[in-house]
Amino acid sequence: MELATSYGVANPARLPRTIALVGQPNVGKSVIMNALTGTRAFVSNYPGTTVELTEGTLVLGNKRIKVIDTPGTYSLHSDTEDQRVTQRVLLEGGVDLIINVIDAANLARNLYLTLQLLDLGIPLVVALNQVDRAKAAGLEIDAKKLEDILGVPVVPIVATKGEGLRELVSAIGRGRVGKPIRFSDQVEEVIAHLEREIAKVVPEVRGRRRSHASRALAIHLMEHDRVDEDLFDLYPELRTLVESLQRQVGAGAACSRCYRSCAFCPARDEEHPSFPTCLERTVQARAIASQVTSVRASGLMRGALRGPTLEDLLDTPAGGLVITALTAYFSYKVIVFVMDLFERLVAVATSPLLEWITSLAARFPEGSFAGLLLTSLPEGLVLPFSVVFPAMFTIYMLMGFLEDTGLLPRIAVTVHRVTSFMGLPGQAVVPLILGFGCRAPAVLATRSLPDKRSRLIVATLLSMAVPCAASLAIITGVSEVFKVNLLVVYGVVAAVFTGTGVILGRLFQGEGEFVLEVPPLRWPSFSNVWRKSRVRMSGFFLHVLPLLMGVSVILRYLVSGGYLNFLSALGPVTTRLFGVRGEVFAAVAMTVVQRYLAPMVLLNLPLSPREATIAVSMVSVSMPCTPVLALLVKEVGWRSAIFILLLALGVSLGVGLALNVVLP
Ligand SMILES: Nc1nc2c(ncn2[C@@H]2O[C@H](COP(=O)(O)OP(=O)(O)OP(=O)(O)O)[C@@H](O)[C@H]2O)c(=O)[nH]1
Ligand SMILES: [Mg+2]
Repeated sequence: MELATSYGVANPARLPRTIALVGQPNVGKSVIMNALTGTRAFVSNYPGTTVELTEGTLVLGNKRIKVIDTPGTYSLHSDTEDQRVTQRVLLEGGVDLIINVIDAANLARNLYLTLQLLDLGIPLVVALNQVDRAKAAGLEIDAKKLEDILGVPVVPIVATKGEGLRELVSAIGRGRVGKPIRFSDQVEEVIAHLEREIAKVVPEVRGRRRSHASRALAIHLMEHDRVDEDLFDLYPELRTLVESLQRQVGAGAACSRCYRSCAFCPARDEEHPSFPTCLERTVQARAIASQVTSVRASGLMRGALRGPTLEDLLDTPAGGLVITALTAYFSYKVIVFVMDLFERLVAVATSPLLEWITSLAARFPEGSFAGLLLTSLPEGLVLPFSVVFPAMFTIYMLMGFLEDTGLLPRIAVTVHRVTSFMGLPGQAVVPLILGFGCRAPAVLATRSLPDKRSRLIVATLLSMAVPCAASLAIITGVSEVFKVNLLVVYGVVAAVFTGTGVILGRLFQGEGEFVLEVPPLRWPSFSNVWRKSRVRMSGFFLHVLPLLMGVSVILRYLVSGGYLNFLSALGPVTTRLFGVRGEVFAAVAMTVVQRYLAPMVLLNLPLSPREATIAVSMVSVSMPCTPVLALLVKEVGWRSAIFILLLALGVSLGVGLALNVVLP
């Protein structure tokens, strides 16, 4: 925040009102966002960290500028929901300046998007970020030359160290529209023709929805992106014209030299026939990159002499397997160690308090509300602090570490070898791993998946078969009380996960293309990992703790008052079918509110180890909690949300039936 307010400004009159930070994934937009505006956008070392727009305010002198951090996008033609968000922001108007953040160590690929942005006719400033990494690789980039070629200010920066940020801010007032590239004559002719037609057909090119230059619109239509479908629906004559022009200039030509192999190109499948602009833009981006880049021989020599780097070793199938196995082993060891430590510490720290509370409770008549409150409070306090807090915190710290080092996508690549038989794309593993923290942001992270089908499958798996950190902790804690066979519980979760994935994969057939950009390995910044864990842990104090305590008191009240007795009437049926008493259904039903509250219901029942094993297993794969359900409605639609809800309930009952038959 201090940094944000201390920027000086030369010419306030020229300042934009709204700036969008735009760039390819994982280039450092969110680091810049946080530095400029003091927001707390999440920063991680994998593509697709930001999936929603984040807004902040940059204060320059006495002017307040709205800054929007956008999800990373490889091009203005987007396959995924998160990238489409960025596209909409730029195409629907309202942005006065784009700060295009590019990765200096990956210039050619990043300039592809820059060249597209130049077409939009919106003033641009280029932030040439990660110059430190480029230097380390022996690459020297001539920012002045790049500035001359693009016709917009180019500012070299190292965002993580704050280097060049002041220069970037002072360049904001110098943002310019720049020089769009010229395509080959044949293509230019087609674009000009289409521009004229658009002017005739579309009443107001500069209207509310399409405020960008008509040239950009013409190129967009020729490259035929999905967002233009609505325009084609509105003006069918445009579709006919575009299709005939595409045929005329050889659309659908083999694009193998382009970005197809990287699958970032809009022209990568039948649905999106390629248009020469994509190819020509790629060629020009590469040409510009090589014009402005010089390679230091010493850097090259160093690279040659050094032999294979750690990245080279890790990014092999065997390396990936080793990393995944080691991560799983150490994560388990660390979690067990921290939970053990906390259990002992909390027991020592709270035992005098608990004794005092118990003696106080004894003074009230049996069954009185005050006495009840006093006996249930410790229960509501001890479990969260001795089990849930350490487990959640350790999982979040470990997750932060995996996110920041770049190990997360590497594990995803390895795990994908196993999950690919569900027909899921490589990116699917990232939200699934995030789900072990909290499932709500993980459902949001499915926006980076390329199609509705994989989003639905991953959202279903997240809702049913991925226990969040809080549930994981409580399930383990409660299981200890009842001597539950955890092997059975986690076996059930794994079986439901795999079974559901495979069946849904077969049911919703589709091509699970494996595209996942693996970022460079980086040293994690402890402060960033700590900050993210702290933000994530705020959920513990705001939601988990109050809910657990509240429910602990309410349940005690309901049980002691005999209000749940009606459930025991179900006993004969449930015992026969599932081997559990009727009240266990209250626990299963509770999962729709919050998964981690369900085991609290069980704590109030006198369960045998067998009964508890079945009950905990049923709860572990039951329904998505209310926050996840609300997100599901928003992200995959209410029909799919209800489908997931019913499926989860069915699976939970099925698990009860099966275990009742199988368990001795
Ligand atoms: N070495 C180095 N690393 C950087 C620099 N800027 C950002 N990073 C790292 O790059 C990674 C990605 O940073 P983010 O700010 O999350 O990237 P983003 O562009 O917002 O990524 P998405 O939200 O996925 O589009 C993080 O690990 C940062 O620490 C830099 O100048 N130098
Ligand atoms: Mg980001």
